[in-house]
Amino acid sequence: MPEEKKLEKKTIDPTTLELLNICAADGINTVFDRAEALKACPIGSTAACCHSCFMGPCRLTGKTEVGLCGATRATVTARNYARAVAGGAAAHSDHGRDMALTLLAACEGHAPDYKIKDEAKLMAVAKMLGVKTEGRSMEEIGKDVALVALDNFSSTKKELDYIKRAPAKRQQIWKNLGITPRGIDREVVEVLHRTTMGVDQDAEHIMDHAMRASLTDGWGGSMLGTDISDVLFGTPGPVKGRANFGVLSTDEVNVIIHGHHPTLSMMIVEAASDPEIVAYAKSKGAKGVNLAGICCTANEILMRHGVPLLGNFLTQELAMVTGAVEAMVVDIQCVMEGLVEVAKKYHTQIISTSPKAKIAGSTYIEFDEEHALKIAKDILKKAIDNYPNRKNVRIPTYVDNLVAGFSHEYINYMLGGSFRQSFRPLIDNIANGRIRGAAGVVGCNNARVLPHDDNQTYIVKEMIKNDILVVTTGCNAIACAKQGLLTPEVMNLAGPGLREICQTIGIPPVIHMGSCVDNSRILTVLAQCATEGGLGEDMSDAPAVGFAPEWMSEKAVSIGTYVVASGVNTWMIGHNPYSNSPEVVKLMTEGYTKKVGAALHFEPDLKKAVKDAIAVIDAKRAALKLDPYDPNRYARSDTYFPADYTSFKAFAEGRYTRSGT
Ligand code: BF8
Repeated sequence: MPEEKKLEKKTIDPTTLELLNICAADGINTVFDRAEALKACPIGSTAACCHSCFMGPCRLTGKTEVGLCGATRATVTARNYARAVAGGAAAHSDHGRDMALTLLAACEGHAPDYKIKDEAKLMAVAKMLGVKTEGRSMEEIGKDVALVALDNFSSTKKELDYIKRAPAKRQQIWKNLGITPRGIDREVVEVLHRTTMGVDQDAEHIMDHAMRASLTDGWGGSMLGTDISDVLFGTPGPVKGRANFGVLSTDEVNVIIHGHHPTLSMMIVEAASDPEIVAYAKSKGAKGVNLAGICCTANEILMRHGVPLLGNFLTQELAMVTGAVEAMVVDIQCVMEGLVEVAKKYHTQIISTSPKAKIAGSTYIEFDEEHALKIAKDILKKAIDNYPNRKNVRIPTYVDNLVAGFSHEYINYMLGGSFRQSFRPLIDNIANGRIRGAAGVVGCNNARVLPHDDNQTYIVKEMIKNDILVVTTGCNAIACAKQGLLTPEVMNLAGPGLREICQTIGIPPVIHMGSCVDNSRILTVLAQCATEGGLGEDMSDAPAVGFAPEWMSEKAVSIGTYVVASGVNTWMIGHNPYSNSPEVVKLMTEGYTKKVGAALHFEPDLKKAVKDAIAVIDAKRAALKLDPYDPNRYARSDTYFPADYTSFKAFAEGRYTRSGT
């Protein structure tokens, strides 16, 4: 097959394709090429490999049913799964810990560039955490909030403070199962302990603890991380933005911020408009500094400052190929080591900043909260110094518009106004069948799940077509943004009921809720809906489902597990990494359903996943005795144009397909 045709199968994103063609011409090796050249290990990819001790690794394949120590396939598979959960929970929670430490430093006067931006949010969080507020300064309250948050990591905690946000019934389920999460660090360490050689030897028992550890992510580190980010940087509200490579500037210094920590990215945003920096950029012949983001930190700065999204996980190496990126500033998580090799071929400087994540071959400028703004300016000056080194600039022109930044607070306000904030209109319209249900579509790209962004956008379009409201975060949100799915106009792709509600309330059918730690915002919305009543008493009663269409990270396994442990059926699309043990697969699906009311599906068949998820939504509606969903009941006006599955190209050209014709 000619190279060009081969590349067309790798992505649905026109700019990614354009840049992959440049890579082919320039002889640049990217993750797309490495995925072709390096096949996944057939033993590890089904969790058949045990390396808990050094008598092995043992491969439990073929007729081999146990390892040297006698560990069964089920035990080994469950251990591998639990360790992935622990890795993901540790990543999100350590992020949350850093946010708490920044708040503490800011309130104690050690991080003068950070201020409490959202006092109302601080008061709400303080109240929830039982911190005294009367007669105290914001700094005193903030300090105590930070200390209580940090205490949630300790091993003496009996239960996480944040589980109070869960409906009473859900808390009781966790209690009955003995999986109420205690200290965050404790549960993560306990996974590592239980899964080391010769400890926990019962797959079900290991997997119960995996749920407990995952809950320290969703209802612990992620949730407190989100709350403290809002306190320090402001709770997001809707903001207009732009996405894709066309956001790069031809006459400004382009700085890409990639990674996860808002402490760094927010400071760079602040520094970029500083007159000193603008003047310095001008002294080097540029008009100023243009910022754009990759991965979750992009969502953080988009939601709060409208900084454009450059791309998602799989496009990080391609940014440099444009020849227009002076610096890529990275911190933690989802940063490919391959960046440095690509950077060598172009003028881009990779600037690593986190003491936790040094990258060989990068320029290291250590970021610390005490000198945040100065360091951010130093980083930008380095980028500006690089501007005169630009040579061959090839910026794809493609840009899409978007609306992002729907925090749970804003959704609450949007539905009820400031006078009567409530989720009632949402609940009522799900109950009356205008909205069939809700889907959280979240997570990564994966170089083995191609074309890139195809699964992401397919699921989103299928959901809204079927009147299912979508909330999105992480790299799925960026995929949606790049394909024009975060605009109100997309309601033309929505089913009749959902479209009517979107028009009435003034929301898009695909709601951008932030970064991956912000999946905690989705938990909060679901919990509040259950607490308000009308869709049952527990999160598992609601007609809601979760999808990770192109997942690849341990963080996604942790998210999938805590969403399931919170009662929401979830589909992780792609190969099943735990297929070596049918017993474990059964425990994740039927077993988890019996315990927590939801299943964790690793499903290679995308269309089956969509069909099964819609069936689950309808079954939940029936169990709640809601009216059966009927797409023909609402919004049958002359102007209504029923959506059908429409390619983005057709959608952009206004060629909608009328259902059934
Ligand atoms: O935390 S969605 S590839 S960027 S892991 Fe990474 Fe996956 Fe993107 Fe953010 Ni989340």
